[in-house]
Amino acid sequence: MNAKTTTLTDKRRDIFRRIRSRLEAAHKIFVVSHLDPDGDALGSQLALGEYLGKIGKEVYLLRDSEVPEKYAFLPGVENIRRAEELPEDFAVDTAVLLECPSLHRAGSSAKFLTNGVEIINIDHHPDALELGTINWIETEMSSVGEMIFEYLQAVDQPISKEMATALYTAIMTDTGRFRYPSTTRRTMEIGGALIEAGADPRRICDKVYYDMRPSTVALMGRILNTVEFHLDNRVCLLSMSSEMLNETGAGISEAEGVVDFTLYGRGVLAGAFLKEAGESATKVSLRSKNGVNVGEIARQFGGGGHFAAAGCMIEQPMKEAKATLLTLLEKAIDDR
Ligand SMILES: [Mn+2]
Repeated sequence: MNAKTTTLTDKRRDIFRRIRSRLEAAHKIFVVSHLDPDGDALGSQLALGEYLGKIGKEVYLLRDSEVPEKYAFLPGVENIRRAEELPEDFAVDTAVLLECPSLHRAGSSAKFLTNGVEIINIDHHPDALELGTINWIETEMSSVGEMIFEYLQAVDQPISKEMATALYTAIMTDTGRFRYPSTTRRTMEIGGALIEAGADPRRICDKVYYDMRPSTVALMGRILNTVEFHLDNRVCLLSMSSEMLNETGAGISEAEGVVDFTLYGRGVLAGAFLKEAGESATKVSLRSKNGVNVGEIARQFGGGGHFAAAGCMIEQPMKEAKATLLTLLEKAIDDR
């Protein structure tokens, strides 16, 4: 099986033709992804940006948020500029939006989407809106990174080592290291093609997941120490007090991802990570598997998220919030 075998459906062929003719006609383009960018947002933006530069376009890669430290290794990431640094009269003829389900998610770059700007909107999320002049939305794709690869291949663009690194990062992170159900045979073929083009899977994985600050590891140690199992080991809770941050010198963002540990235990169906937020509020991240709806629990407190991954703020101190959650989780497990 050759990775060259792109699945070019008629629909995709048509959209590629439209994207290609728009990009070829463009002179000045900006590419933006969503606020609080993840690996897919940054990797896709960089790879597409490099391609647009190579075909002779004046291209601007824009952002609002800081680039997370773990993505600082991405080649060219320093060239993604803050939209707010651009002059008020900054204008382009074409803009590419990468996985921005609403214009709000594109941040302050949205102000440059004035009348007459052609918008190419590329997304793989079910809640994607048709915001663009051209909308390429494929919800069964693992990542925008995978979509960009398919496009580059369809237009016969050779993949440089830098593009390969960016796209591999995009796909690896959005598939949870090639683990989520969106990971198909084609996803793996593309991963292989990217390795062939120079992506280093060990280095990329280590940079993203295993290059933590000592303070992060120390904080994880404290948090894991709080582990509680309830309801016949079907619920796992972790918690973090404000003192833990002081004691380890870690910032609050260093607890990101810790909630995943709640599902590592055998037999666990739902997990919650509770963070003390002042005297009388608790921030909660929820995870579940096997049909337990934690999104519904989060919504009861004005939070949001998906069926199996959600978050909310409970206006109760940690201890009470725990009891409240256990009642709701028991019901969610019974209802599944
Ligand atoms: Mn994505």
